Amino acid sequence: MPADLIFYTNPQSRGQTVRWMVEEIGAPYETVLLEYGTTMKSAEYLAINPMGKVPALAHKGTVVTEAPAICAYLAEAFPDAGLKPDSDGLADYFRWLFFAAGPIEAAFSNQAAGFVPPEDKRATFGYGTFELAIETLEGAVTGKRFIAGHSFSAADVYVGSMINFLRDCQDFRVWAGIMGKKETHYVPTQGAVDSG
Ligand SMILES: N[C@@H](CCC(=O)N[C@@H](CS)C(=O)NCC(=O)O)C(=O)O
Repeated sequence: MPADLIFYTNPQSRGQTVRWMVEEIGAPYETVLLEYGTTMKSAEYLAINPMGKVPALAHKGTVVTEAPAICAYLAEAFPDAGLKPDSDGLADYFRWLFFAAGPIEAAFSNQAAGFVPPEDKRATFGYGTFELAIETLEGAVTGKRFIAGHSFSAADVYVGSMINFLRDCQDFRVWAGIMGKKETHYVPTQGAVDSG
């Protein structure tokens, strides 16, 4: 019988974020490792995620894709894990989860590809400029132990993963700006794993 939770991933991918999240949930899960360009583009996997990308998660026959959606879904589906904040933290939870998934993702990808939005088009880009988006992220975590409410949540998994990713792939100044501040206590490391 297949497991209730099946996690599709590759160790060198955004699947690392979801790996962290499923470990925080603490429920048993099966891992399916997919290779870039081959099994990730197989008809069998395209039936699960037509994008042919990882991560994806199947839960009792339903499929969720998009790392931030998977994190938010797991927090909902496993309420005993306590990874969704109470009502007082909910606004920040959604706000920063979506901010990291939208503006930060786009700003990072464009920056990494060497694309800078022309000045007369910036108002139409959701992230404005890379610097503005990163400064905003920096402000969101400065002085906080958790990004939403008073306890660790799925938003910490996703935003924390994004910050780690920025540090590793992009620009050390970003990491230093965010994590190097004395007043920043944002160290999103509950039962953290990053083994892919
Ligand atoms: N928006 C997706 C992005 C997924 C994504 O781009 N995954 C990459 C690895 S990090 C991938 O599977 N690339 C393989 C391909 O496009 O062929 C998410 O957040 O989960």
